[in-house]
Amino acid sequence: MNDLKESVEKPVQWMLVRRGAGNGSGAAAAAAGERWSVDRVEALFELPFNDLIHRAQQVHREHFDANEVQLSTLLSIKTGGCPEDCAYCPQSVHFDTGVAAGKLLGVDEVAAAARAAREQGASRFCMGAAWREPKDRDIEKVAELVRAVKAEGLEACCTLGMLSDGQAHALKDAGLDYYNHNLDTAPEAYGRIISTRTFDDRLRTLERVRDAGIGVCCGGIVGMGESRRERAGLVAQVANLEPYPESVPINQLVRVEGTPLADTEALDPLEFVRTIAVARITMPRARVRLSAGRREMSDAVQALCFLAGANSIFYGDKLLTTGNPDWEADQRLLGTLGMRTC
Ligand code: SAM
Ligand code: DTB
Ligand code: SF4
Repeated sequence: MNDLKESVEKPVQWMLVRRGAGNGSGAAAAAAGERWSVDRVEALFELPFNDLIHRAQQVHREHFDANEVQLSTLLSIKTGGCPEDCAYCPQSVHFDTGVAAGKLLGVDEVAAAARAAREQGASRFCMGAAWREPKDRDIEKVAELVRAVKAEGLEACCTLGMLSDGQAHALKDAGLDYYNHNLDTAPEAYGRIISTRTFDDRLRTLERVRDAGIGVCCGGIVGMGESRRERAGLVAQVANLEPYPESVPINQLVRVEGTPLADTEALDPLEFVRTIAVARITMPRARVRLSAGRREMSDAVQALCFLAGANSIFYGDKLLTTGNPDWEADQRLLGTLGMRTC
């Protein structure tokens, strides 16, 4: 138990060290670039299941109301035809998945979807675009969409691919609250999944988002055939962002016919729960979002995810192009668990 206590508390000390408040040995660790080493994160994964969940629930209760879940609704504002080759993604132009490419949606359509989401109880509206990177003229249009979402009284989030400094600032000026940009998988696994950009490209956009004063939403996907160590590597990378993200989506791969990962072996549901718990322990104050893949999970597995510290979901019958449980099913599940929404 002492080791675990140290695991949870150490990052805070190291964060101070990295900001110049520590001693020499801490500075050496900081220079090595690790607050959560992959070994330490992997050691959390290796704990007996009950100990891991207990620890995650303790950390969760120190920082959040354990019976509250935040609801985010997604809308694909520009679907398909993406030039990137992310092996998991149904929207890549490289794979034949039957997803038709569309144009950027207009303000009225987006405002109506945001209103409907708010009426169903969502507090955040997340707009996704199948771009490698937006053009400046796209940003002008998305800024209008952000203003429309804000006018509906919702938090606004976008995920549009890589951003320049100027684009991040323009989105901030429009009132954008969060930007989602996932690291997706461990650095050493990245090349197996995507060849058209690098892990460092992702880190650079995250830095620009942070510097522009926008909240960071960053997580990844598990169940892509990665090893446990690679899952630990992904969590370590996200947890070592400085500061760690406000929102951390943990996606289970949605296996879409036509993508190279369509036939990947399903991840053991308890390993998914472990990933949530490890994200909670390593990022105590983050909203850990139980994200894609819920339609394939039983109520019992989702309940375990909440017990492990997940406190946010995507809410609404569609993610971007694939299905999600419908509003009624989620209201029923959250009601059964006695959870309040925010
Ligand atoms: N094009 C932008 C980008 O990739 O940053 C934004 C949209 S992209 C669809 C947003 C995220 O959706 C990806 O980073 C990935 O984590 C997630 N995603 C895409 N396809 C998925 C799938 N089949 N299963 C789980 N998550 C997926
Ligand atoms: C995130 O981490 N997951 C969401 C959101 N951020 C943009 C997207 C999941 C997409 C699942 C596949 C699809 O529906 O196209
Ligand atoms: Fe394009 Fe984003 Fe899909 Fe990759 S994940 S193919 S960048 S839409």
